[in-house]
Amino acid sequence: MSTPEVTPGVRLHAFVPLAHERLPLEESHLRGAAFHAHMNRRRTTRQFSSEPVPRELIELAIRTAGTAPSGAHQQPWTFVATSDPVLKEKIRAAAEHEERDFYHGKAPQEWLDALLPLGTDEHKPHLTEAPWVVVLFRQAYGLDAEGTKKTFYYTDESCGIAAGFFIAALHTMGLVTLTHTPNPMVFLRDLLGRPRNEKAMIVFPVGYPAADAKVPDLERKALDEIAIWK
Ligand code: IYR
Repeated sequence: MSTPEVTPGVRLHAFVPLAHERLPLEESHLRGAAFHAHMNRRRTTRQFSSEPVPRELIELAIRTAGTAPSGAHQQPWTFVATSDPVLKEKIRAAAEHEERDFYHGKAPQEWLDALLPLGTDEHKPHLTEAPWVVVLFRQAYGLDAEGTKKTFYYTDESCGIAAGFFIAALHTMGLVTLTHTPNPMVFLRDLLGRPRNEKAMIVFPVGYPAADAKVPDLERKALDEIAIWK
């Protein structure tokens, strides 16, 4: 029998019993339905109150994001959070600069047409009005203290899942956010002093909604439009 080659220093994890709570079917149904109803009330919000949000709530959302599964458990995410008005102003100015080019020249008409119903434009007041701005950086590869690169796997998928957990945690705490993707967003790495292996992926202004916040009257696809059973 041949043994697979093992690189020196690479070790198996210790394996421990799974902590799992087996639920009665009825309880599963109740919890699933309640969670769906809760998540179905989540709305992406563009108008924020400037009411402060304690840092502990942001910490909880980031901790929750950090429970996401990731390729080879490499956890290829960095969340940079700021409530500093000066830094938020710099992020806003840089984002609006990029967005002006996007909305007035760079974006193809088809893209502008897709955004028109939502009423988005190059003005990004949420970046200074929301008490927190959290930027999710995707670690495209690992980089140790000596500058040695390490391949990371499925970083887009891993960070996408972590972003979902983050958004769900915020919603559970009664906070709102907007998945904002300035285009391009390399400026964030310089502004926030992140290393070259990290690519900004999503900017999340986080806070309470403005008292007069409005959201588009959107419909979500029905189950039979999003699920196929074979
Ligand atoms: N990055 C731009 C454009 C934009 C693109 C998509 I796709 C959206 O769903 C919303 C906006 C912006 O942030 O305005």
